[in-house]
Amino acid sequence: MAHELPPLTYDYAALEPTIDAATMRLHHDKHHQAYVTYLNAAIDKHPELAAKAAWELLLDINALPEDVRTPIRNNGGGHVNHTMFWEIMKPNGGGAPTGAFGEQVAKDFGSFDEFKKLFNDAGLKQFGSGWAWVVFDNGKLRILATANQDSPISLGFFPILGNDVWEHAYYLNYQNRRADYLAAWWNVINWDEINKRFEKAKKVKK
Ligand code: MN3
Repeated sequence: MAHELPPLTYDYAALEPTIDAATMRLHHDKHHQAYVTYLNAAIDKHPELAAKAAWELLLDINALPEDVRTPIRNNGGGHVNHTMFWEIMKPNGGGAPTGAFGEQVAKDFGSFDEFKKLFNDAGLKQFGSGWAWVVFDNGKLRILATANQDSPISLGFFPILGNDVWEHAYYLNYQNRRADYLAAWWNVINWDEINKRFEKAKKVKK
């Protein structure tokens, strides 16, 4: 079955003022849709890949047929990354991290402020397009950044959370002020969903 754009579970305007409706509409309906469209185009050339979930395609990029390796890395990554992105945000989100994830943040970083500072810094320093991520590495939370749509899944990690620092994610509202976008983004974070992802991340061996 072809890959499909997952519908947003909240209104385009629901994350305002942190993320404006015009950005959400473009980002979800145009950018994410394009990743899905081009992923399906790549799969059409290799029907043997059709049964795999998008995230499974990212587990071993080098094992993919050469002619679709880069398209799947970029568009499969784009599809999986954005599917997570919509889910880890919600209207009236934010606040301090809750549950087991909140405890792990305190344990590994001392405070939520320090964790945010290091994460925002990773996003700010990512040159050009990419993502800042939190993964679980050897029993500890770890912050990293990737270029383009490269997924932590290809590095052996299940991404607990990630923020999109491509200009399309913030430029309409924040223009060149990526740091302001990174700082504001925590106001729409969905800690319940992140706790669910944290449980999954713990089950990945690494
Ligand atoms: Mn994006």
